[in-house]
Amino acid sequence: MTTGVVIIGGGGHAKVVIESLRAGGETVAAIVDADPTPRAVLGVPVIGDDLALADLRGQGFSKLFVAIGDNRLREKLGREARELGFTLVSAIHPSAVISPTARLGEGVAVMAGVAINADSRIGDLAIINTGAIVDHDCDLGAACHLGPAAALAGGVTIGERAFLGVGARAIPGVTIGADTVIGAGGVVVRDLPESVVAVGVPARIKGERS
Ligand code: JB2
Repeated sequence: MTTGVVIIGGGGHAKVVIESLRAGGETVAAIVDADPTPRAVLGVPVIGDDLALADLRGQGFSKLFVAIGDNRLREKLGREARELGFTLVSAIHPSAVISPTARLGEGVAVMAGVAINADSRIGDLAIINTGAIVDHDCDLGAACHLGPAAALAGGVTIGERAFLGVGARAIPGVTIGADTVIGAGGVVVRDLPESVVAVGVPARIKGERS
């Protein structure tokens, strides 16, 4: 069967993605993982490592999802999968409430209980994790990750590959730079530059990312 989705990565994120895809009516065909030991993840066979992708494409598989939590690695693997001719599908849990005016890129994960409001944009390969909230007019860069129960007020901008930990929040209109990390529960009340780690309430910069 060549209609199912191929998944890159067979860890914890893949489990949530597989169940979201299935809940949305998709079939998940196979996993490739850096550890190619034959096994199954939620009943989906691990059939090899990334070298198996070209074969899968040759067999006619075209839909792929990159289920890797690491933002930079997910972005790289998504680029390589596209170069092999795969289409990046999104995994959107049917319990998510997404505004008809929101725009989602390709390869996006939108987990159970998420809300995405009017005129927000979600970049390719972003993760909007379980129960996260994206209010109106937000702009989220490619391969960023909102952790479970993170919440953005209206008009927030999130740079590429930025990560907000579980329960982190941002007040209206702030900008969080690319590759910046907000620790769990942190509250962002002013703009933050690229590539810093900020924690606390209000979130303060603790250092640069290496
Ligand atoms: O280059 C790779 C590669 N590097 C690591 N290619 C492929 N195909 N697979 C790769 N992996 C595999 O990703 C590892 O061998 C491992 O099986 C999987 C990562 O699993 P792990 O459970 O460590 O992380 P995750 O990315 O699935 O989940 C993280 O991010 C989620 C968003 C965790 O932090 C989760 O708790 C979080 N919810």
